[in-house]
Amino acid sequence: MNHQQSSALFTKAKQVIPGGVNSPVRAFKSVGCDPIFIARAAGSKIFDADGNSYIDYVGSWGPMILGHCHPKVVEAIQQTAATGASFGAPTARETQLAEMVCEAYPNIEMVRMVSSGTEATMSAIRLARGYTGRDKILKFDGCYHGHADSLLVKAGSGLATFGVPTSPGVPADFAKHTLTATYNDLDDAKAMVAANPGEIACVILEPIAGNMGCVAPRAGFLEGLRQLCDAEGIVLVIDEVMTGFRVAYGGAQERFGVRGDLVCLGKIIGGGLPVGAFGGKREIMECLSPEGGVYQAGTLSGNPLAMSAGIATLELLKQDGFYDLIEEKSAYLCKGLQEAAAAAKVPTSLQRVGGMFCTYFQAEEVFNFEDVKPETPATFSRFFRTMLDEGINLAPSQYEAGFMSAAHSQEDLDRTIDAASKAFKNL
Ligand code: KE4
Repeated sequence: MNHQQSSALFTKAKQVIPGGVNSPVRAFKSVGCDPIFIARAAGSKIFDADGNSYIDYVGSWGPMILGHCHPKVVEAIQQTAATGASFGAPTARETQLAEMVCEAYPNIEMVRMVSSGTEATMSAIRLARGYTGRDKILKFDGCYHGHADSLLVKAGSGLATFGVPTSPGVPADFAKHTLTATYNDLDDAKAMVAANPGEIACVILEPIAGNMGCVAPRAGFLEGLRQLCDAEGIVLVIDEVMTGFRVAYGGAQERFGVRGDLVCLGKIIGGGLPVGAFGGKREIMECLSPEGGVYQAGTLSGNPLAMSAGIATLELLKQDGFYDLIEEKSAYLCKGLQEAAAAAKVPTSLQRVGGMFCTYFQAEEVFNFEDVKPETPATFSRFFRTMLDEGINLAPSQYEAGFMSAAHSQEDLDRTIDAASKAFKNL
């Protein structure tokens, strides 16, 4: 494939943007090649600056579950843009999307819109601290909740990709309030809580860990955390920025039946535009300014364009059978990938929940961050490069999940499986 235009654009970008990207994982640093610059997208495809087309399993890291440029979403954005892009004042659309979120998540009695998942989790933690009067938080190694200072401790996604699980620039005085435990290890979490009695404001976790690949909760893990938080007066914050409206209309909480006191959302609820949200119990949410003292604000929070894109998206996701379709496509693809790996005698652990999945290049199943073997990412990187050359766009890191959309056709899935057969053989 010719990447001349992307290469020229990358050189230019690096002059004025750190690393040439506005989010580190896009730089392809861990997969040993330069990034492709995207010119446009449609349905299941993205097209780079050189005109190459790719079947897209990144989907903007989750939001594009309908596929790119769904006509109803494009129309909603265009119509709203014609009436004003932003007012910095309340609009009916914000209430409409808030009501849709509350309807989808029965434990969300009130919700506030923000402009990113990071803002959602950062605000939820401040709210939990304000509500409980406690300072410490407990997160899990390999989970990523955005780049707020207190969350850049043993985090996943780009930090894991670059091997800097705890970021420089986070003062030790901040990091000391962030406790970590091993994902899927309830005893470890219990021990951490017991060692810090009455000091932990919240436990925050991804109900399906999509920032160390794709790791489902072990039976009893979520239930145990719920009981632990109830017993200790700890706020359970379930970060569904990635899983919300992804693995079910009601997210992982619908699938697994364990509900948080606070919930963070993002990605899909913006339909590709910048939206995050955090919500939950009324008594907690009413601690937020201007009702309560916990301050949180945002110039573009509830932006009309983003609200319209989110509303149009959720209206389509609510339709009967949508998630059955995603399940069917995802199961077919992953079965084909497993068969291709087996035929090439490549050890893999393919892990999937609904329309999010990950192929670990190791035989051993992954239940937590430490389970990913040191040599695995390098093997993944070789696979990634061959798939890219074959016109398949995967997330550029072993520590990321892949995402299915309703726009992926049978031909797309079969082409992907064929490309993988070749890539497994070329490892
Ligand atoms: P944003 O601030 O990137 O909108 O959301 C942060 C966030 C919070 N919680 C979870 C569970 C998330 O997965 C994310 C962001 N996900 C990454 C992908 N692993 C975003 C991609 C990137 O950082 O460029």
